[in-house]
Amino acid sequence: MKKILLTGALGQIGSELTAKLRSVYGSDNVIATDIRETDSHVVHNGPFEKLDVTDAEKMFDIAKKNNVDTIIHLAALLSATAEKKPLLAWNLNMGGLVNALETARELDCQFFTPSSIGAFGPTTPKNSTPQDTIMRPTTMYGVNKVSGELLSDYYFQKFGVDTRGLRFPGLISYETLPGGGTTDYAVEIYYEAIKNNAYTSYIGEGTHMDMMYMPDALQAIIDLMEADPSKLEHRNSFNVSAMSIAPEDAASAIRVHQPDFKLDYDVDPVRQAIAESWPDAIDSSAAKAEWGFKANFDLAKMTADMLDKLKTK
Ligand code: AKB
Repeated sequence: MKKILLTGALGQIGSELTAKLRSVYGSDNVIATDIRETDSHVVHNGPFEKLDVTDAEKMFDIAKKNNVDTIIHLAALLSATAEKKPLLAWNLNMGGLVNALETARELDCQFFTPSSIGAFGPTTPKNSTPQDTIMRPTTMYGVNKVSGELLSDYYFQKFGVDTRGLRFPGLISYETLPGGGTTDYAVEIYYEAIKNNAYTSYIGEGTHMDMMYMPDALQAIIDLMEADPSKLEHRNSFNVSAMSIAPEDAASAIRVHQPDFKLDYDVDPVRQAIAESWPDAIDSSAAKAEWGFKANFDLAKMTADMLDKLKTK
């Protein structure tokens, strides 16, 4: 049985991943940490510690005290916030990652951290973006993600740390809102559909980005962490995507359930520029071939589930 330390456990991925890992590996075997402490199931339903990931000593102490053998490092600033505060992003995203990798090295832990479609840049092929391709991102977030992928590979090659990662697309979920990302519109549009039957998108018409529903993202993390290492030609990080959509595609899918749903646009130039520097549609074939990646939710199925869950919420 794994004993897992999670950072950023109150964030969009962390809050759902903590619950899923506790159901798979047992509540006592998942130690959730976050810089904040809120009134959440993450805090109440299993071990929880407050942790600022730039505090290397505290991270190491929590990991050692709990005898963890796996670290899932999620704490990071997302693309739009990182663009507003680039130095903070460098210090938090890279400082936190180095501390987490060092803890994994010293305690011989398996290690996961997410990369992103943000690791690609304007000179990357836009469609069927290959697993191995040009990576010259023009955002601080992208610089952090490429550096993180390289650093994770380095820790595997140099120190034998079992590092693994996924290049996540925009993740769509109903439990915890994302914050400060470029793809956040694809979550907001569902909340606004339920509240107002209308949405004003900060991403322009025709701007395609990869997306995935949270249950598929959580399963992908578990499947990759459980994958046979001898089958992994790549490690940091695998392209994974379930769909490539523009705002009008999400609106059309919502109109199947709410025919009068209204979409208009008030484009934010900063987030639009970030979106345009990313691929339209990445190719997930390496993840499929090396560890059996599969997404169960397409746009129609995800939309039906999102609207249903948000109505109940
Ligand atoms: C963001 O938009 O910053 C994230 C991502 C794609 O990494 N959702």
